[in-house]
Amino acid sequence: MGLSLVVVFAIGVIFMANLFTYNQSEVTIQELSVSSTDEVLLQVHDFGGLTLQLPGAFAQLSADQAMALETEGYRIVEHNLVGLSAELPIMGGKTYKAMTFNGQVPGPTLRVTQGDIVKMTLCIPDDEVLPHSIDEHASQLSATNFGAVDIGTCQTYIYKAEYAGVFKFHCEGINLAAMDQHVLSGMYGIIIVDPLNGYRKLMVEKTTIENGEVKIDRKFHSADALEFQLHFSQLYLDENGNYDQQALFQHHASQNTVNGLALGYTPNEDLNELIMGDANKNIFVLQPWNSADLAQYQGKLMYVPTGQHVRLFVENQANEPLYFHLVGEIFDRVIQSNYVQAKGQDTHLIGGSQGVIIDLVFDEPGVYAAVNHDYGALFSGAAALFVAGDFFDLGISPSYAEALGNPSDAVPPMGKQSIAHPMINLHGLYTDERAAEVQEMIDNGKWQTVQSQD
Ligand SMILES: [Cu+2]
Repeated sequence: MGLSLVVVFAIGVIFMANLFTYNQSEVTIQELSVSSTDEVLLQVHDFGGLTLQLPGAFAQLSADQAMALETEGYRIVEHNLVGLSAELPIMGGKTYKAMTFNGQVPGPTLRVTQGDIVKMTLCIPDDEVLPHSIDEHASQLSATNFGAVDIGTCQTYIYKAEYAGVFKFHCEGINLAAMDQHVLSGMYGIIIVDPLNGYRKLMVEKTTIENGEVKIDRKFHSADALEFQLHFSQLYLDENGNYDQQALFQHHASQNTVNGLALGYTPNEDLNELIMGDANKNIFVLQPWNSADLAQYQGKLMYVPTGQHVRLFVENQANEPLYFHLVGEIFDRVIQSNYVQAKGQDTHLIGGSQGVIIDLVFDEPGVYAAVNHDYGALFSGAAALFVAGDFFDLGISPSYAEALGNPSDAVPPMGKQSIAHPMINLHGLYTDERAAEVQEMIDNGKWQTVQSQD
């Protein structure tokens, strides 16, 4: 008994000593951080030579300040958005009460370069039924800027895009009220901020055999890439297509979407005809947007050549985790801003309102599904198909993109290191008015460059 008491006492002393040490060090850190920032920096420097970057929050710029910065050599880029309610189709032949920027879901992508001054204007037309607002995550504005813009008025915000990466923008509802409804009904989009010094070239590691020995074979691809944007989101609807907040609170999504459409990147009847020789013979198990009569909503595939650097801008616009996976491929690199987060990864977890850039090279001809590997999400719409190379033996080389084109809503505006898509088709959750505008831009060859590039 004496022995065990000694043991307990000894443990008690160690425990007390730990507590004491913990308290001491805590006090020490507080003292340093309050009284002597220089000393802390010195200690951090001595500790491991870390370079601290201390970003100043960027307050909204006035028009005068923006003009002065332009004179100094900064570029000003406009992002003009219009808040519009609309009735738009959902998988299954029904419609839902959508809220949109510019009559499209997702809203128009803005692409700028690090250090550009963004002049963002949100207008609410006289005949719109609700006020809307805007929060651009590429900015570092005080939240007091995100108040509702009234019907029949416009509001402009100006900020400098200081960080490279993919950033969400979204409606903040009416002074935060019903923000969930506005965003999940379609008022979301992305801003791509390209790094000032460019993306890095892509290293892909494979194995090879040399003199009977297995060796690492490194291949370097130029930073120039064929690019796609994929916005994953969810719809929470009642049977009449109205927003259902209770469904959101219970995490019961009605459908999952990629770029606004559930299973929108699946084959259609034209492809049935081309590949199967019969418009009614489906190639894929799920083809909910089959008919050409569905116009801009008809299913389309995304086409890539093999052996080419492909860059995906992936944003989780929704309320559930996105387990981003490309069935049959491994991501060669995952980056945020211009910093590597992962290499050789099969599935990357993307939290709500988070975006990443995925670099990969499709090695083999085939069909590859970009999915949310949450099975509930996948089977309710979170799947989009890529076709690499001449998988269907049509004799089209190097890519079907030249003959069949890629869907307009999956193609972001061009950046300095973008490889141009050879052909683009009208496709997306657009109102008819917006679809006509997009078609005109495609016809005039402006789709890849006109969107807010200058
Ligand atoms: Cu809104």
